Amino acid sequence: MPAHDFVSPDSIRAQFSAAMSLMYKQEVPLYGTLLELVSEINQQVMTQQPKVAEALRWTGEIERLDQERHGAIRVGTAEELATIARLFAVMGMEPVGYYDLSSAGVPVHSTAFRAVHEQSLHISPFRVFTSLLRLELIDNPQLRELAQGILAKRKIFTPRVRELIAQCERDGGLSASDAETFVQEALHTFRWHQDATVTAEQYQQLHDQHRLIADVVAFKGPHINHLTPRTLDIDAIQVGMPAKGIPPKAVVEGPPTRRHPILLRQTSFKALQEKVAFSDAQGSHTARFGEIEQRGAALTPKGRQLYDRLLDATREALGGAPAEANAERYRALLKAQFAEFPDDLAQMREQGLAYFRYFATEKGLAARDQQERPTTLQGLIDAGHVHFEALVYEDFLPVSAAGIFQSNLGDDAQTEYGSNANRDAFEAALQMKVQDELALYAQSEQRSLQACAQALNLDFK
Ligand code: OOG
Ligand code: NI
Repeated sequence: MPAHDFVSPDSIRAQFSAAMSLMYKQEVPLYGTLLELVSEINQQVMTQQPKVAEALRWTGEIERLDQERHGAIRVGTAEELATIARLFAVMGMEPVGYYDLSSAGVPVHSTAFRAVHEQSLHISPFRVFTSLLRLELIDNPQLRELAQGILAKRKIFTPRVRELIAQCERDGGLSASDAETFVQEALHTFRWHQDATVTAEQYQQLHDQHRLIADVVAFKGPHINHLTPRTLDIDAIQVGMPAKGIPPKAVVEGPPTRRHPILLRQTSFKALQEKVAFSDAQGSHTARFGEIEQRGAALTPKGRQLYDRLLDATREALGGAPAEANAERYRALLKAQFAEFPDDLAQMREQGLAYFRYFATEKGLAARDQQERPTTLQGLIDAGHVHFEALVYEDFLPVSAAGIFQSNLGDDAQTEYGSNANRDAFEAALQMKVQDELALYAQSEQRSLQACAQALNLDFK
């Protein structure tokens, strides 16, 4: 088939994201309620805060906001991880970043599969936080063997999706009708299965070791465990959730409330118990939950160091992890610590704390042929020839992710694994390297500067 008859990976990803959202709405009705709340709040923000709406119009995020989602899955073996990477590649999603969760008591390490170019992100920012279970961190050899044996037997991909992945790799793309089949077949991997692969007693053994181990090992596939819409005001969501019958977790993860949001703020609600058919008895399992996120500026290494330092200082002052009992104090401490982080885009730019996108303004374009005009970036900004907005953060935060994991595993599930980051082992399982998110932001910023210079017929960078 000639290449021009292939559907673009971006379009397959957009289709898949929509299909996944539909499926999850049917599986977890509370997710539908959450989408309504997010849509109401986003509308409110757009009308009541015209500056926010204007910034989103500059960056084009206004067009992707309604369909923006991230999901999360946990796989059990290297083979599953490597194949999921090939499946995501069909949709233009590449592994970005390495997250070690073992230091937070969760026996997994993870990456985020997502599009990497701003034009692709604009079409569909759909991303999936993907974790690999680390059986090597389990100290009970019998249980480890039991888990390995069960995982070795399961097949999480349909034969047809495997064929289509191979076909796409061989031919360089998929036709429209193959892409449609691919989306439907790929969905099966992420579906909830009520039938467990183990007996009630085996489930209990796995569960007693760590709830997450039971969640990965006892089921036929890596069910999507949450799907997260993006809000423009997470504080309003946190306050509005109970009235909709959705109990939020104690604290919002990430940075505090700011005029100019940075990185990522997240809150979630606990999953309901779901009925499970073990091979010998009926039972239940809490697997799936809901989460909401608010995205802000991507930070440079310098900005990120400042963020990490202020967050560490907050936790140290709190004397532990934030929970129901100390939530109020945590919020106050977080706010006080982050007073040091400038809440002003110009300052953030001048101090090199965040990445930005640059745009030629009408004024700048009108002055294109004038002899006398500023030629440095700063001069052009001061003269109103160039406008800038923060580049949005497309990734995740390890401390926040651990908080999300913990709030859904129950506070009783504090296990110690020490710090066991092992990026090499993760990449060996994945059969490729994960990309460096900071390099991606820097490239995106650079492209926007170049486009801006070209539009103004200048050479400032
Ligand atoms: C993933 C938790 C991490 C996030 O938004 O930080 C995550 C999981 O529970 O599998 O999704
Ligand atoms: Ni999440």
